[in-house]
Amino acid sequence: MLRPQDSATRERKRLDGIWSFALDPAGEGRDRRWFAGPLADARDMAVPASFNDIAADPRVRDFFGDVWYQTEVRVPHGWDGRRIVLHFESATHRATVWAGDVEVVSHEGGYTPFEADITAHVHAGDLVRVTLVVNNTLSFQSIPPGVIEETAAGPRQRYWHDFFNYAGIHRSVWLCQTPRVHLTDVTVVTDLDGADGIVEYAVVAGGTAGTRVVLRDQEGRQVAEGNGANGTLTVPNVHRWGPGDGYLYDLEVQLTGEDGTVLDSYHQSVGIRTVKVSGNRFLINGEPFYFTGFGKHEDLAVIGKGHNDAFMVHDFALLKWIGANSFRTSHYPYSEEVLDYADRHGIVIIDETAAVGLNMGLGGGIFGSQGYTTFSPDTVNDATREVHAQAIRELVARDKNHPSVVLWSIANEPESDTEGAEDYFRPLFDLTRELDPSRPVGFVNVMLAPYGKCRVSQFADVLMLNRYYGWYVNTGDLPAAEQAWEEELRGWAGENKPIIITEYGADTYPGLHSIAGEPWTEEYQVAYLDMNHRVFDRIDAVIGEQVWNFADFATTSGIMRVGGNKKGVFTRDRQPKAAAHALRRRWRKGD
Ligand code: BDP
Repeated sequence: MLRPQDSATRERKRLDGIWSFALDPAGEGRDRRWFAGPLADARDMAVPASFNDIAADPRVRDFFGDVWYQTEVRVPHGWDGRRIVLHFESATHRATVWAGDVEVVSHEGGYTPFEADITAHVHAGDLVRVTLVVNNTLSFQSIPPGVIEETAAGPRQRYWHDFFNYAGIHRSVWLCQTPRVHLTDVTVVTDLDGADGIVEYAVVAGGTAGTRVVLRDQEGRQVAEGNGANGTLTVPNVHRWGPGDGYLYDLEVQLTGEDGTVLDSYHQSVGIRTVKVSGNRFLINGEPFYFTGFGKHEDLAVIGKGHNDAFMVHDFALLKWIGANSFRTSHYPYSEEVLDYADRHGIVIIDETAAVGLNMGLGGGIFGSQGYTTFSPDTVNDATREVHAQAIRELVARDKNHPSVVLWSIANEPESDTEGAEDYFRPLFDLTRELDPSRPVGFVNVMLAPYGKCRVSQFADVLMLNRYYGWYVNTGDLPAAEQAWEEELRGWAGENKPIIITEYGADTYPGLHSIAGEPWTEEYQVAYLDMNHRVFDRIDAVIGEQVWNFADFATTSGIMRVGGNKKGVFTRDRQPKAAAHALRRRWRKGD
């Protein structure tokens, strides 16, 4: 699937704005054909946004089940004879769509795009009613998983990931037109040969036509061209894409008719770089790379997980300010706008699926049994693995061409110390490598499966560790934490794989201070980070540090959370805590 764009042959129209919205607590909307007319008793809802916090109504915030969205759009009159497509960048966690009265597509998974060809159901110049039923229920067969539990007060949604289950239409919706004979996919894989850049491309098209590609540099000068659906282009004296240098070439792909006329044209940006793991080094363009940065979240006041350009630009400005060169898309694929922006700004990304919470030994940062077995025929099972596999396929399909993406993370903190875990993950690693042989693959290991116990790390090219020595264990005792942490890390270092610390952090209430530097104070967060850094700096195999978290974020309520998770280095509204200044001094030393 290609992302909508305006080109010489394509057009798109953004459907964002105020839509009609209705909860469907009885789950009757499908049978009662709510899609067949204007939604009754609808309220206003902004798209894109999570619906939860917009309505100022606890029934909306905590709702689980079906919710309905509806809008009307006029198909531009000039689109007669074209192929017309409705494209959704995401709908969390699943959706079914109607164009007028006709059901056109269903999609499972809350963070990857889907679309429907609606050419047969609409006419250029006419209004079309677009209706979606979005469902946010989590089960053992969804990614992420959850369960509905019956309580005396009625059913309750429970899940094991430590962020609020925001849902809705989080990203843009598009009405697009393409030619009938059109491009359906483009893949680029890049390499370097001395001073030259190599771009292998592969094009898929619906309908037969010739293919021509032209590669241009940022000044618009043609640097290479090719013919045919597959090929290799050489760029003499290439300007490499690299951390801090988001140089992009433009690959124009054209489908051509017999007389040479351009039937379809699509622009794919290309950053030419290599990524490789060698021993315990992570190489970008052959040079050892050290990751600095964060695990982030898509999380904002009022709009929840809705994409927002202003905050995106601001967050990247803060990354630059603090000296971060990377982040992980914890714990789900982020908006494609974010990936594009990272490409353009040379920010390196660890790209993660939404497989978080596959661990019944954990829950919202709280250790202890959750009353279920993680891998069993009734819980996380073969059907879950297929949903997980599909999530990996869709992530790779969507993000394969982003130079910023250097590493796939196929899960966060799953149970990984059991035979069930080994059996579950082996084929998922194989699948990811088969889909993309050009990038390393890993998963994020939890402290419940420390060195010597984990049975899944054997499959990973890079070890990604989340550790909270000095927070969840050795709380407040940094000398003891430092010893225990170093001891464990030295064990991992013996594996001769690169190690990225993908999470280390301490909850910090902004404005709380103490001379003694107790947990929750700004002083403790700084001392905790310093302790971690001393350990990392003593271990050669550590090739990256990503603090948990960039900013404070919303979670379910509980005795471990004070108005959300407070491990942010910035507050939820992006004000720096003392730790932000401390990190800046470490990451920008020498500036
Ligand atoms: C880890 C999770 C992350 C949590 C964090 C925490 O990967 O999602 O928010 O710990 O407890 O377990 O703060």
